[in-house]
Amino acid sequence: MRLFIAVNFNNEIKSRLVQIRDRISAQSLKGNFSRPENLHLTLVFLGETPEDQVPAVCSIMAGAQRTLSLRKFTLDFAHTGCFRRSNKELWWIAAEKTDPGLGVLAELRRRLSSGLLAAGIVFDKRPFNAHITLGREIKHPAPIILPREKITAPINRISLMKSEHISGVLVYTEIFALELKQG
Ligand code: 2AM
Repeated sequence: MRLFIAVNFNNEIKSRLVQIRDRISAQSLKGNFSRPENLHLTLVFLGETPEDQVPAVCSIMAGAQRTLSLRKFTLDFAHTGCFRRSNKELWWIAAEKTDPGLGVLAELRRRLSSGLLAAGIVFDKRPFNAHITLGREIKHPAPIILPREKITAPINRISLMKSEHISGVLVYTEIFALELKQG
């Protein structure tokens, strides 16, 4: 199964993200825009993972939460941008570099990485880039202009997600979650 560990967002945050997504879409000729329910931030991408490794991944997540005494926190998003892939673009909104919440997330990612490495579980080791993908394969005729606004997202849980195509639609399903306690 194709797995990733992610931060999901509540409906209020998702609708604010959708407003930004729609502004990009309105200025584009074409693009594959993220469905509201799919908006997330990937913490660790595991990719194709044998099903019998899922319990180990869950216990590594729980161990990381315990070691860090991880509590509810917030993440600020304000910085939009894109990655160019051939002649198309993937647009994202990223966590602010100076946000203390990003430090919490980066520390969690380090803990998860070392647990996964020790257990011999394969994952994507490229440097962490805390972003939410708003749309892929975007082409636009003129520079995209977006208002700068800050979105402060409450982070109450960390989720293990399964990714699959169902009848041609990309569907993410939470299969395990760490509930974070009040800070
Ligand atoms: P992206 O949004 O920048 O494409 C589910 O596919 C999630 O895992 C997406 O958030 C995706 O990031 C992320 N991801 C990270 N590394 C990936 C990889 N090597 N292949 C596919 N998705 C990856």
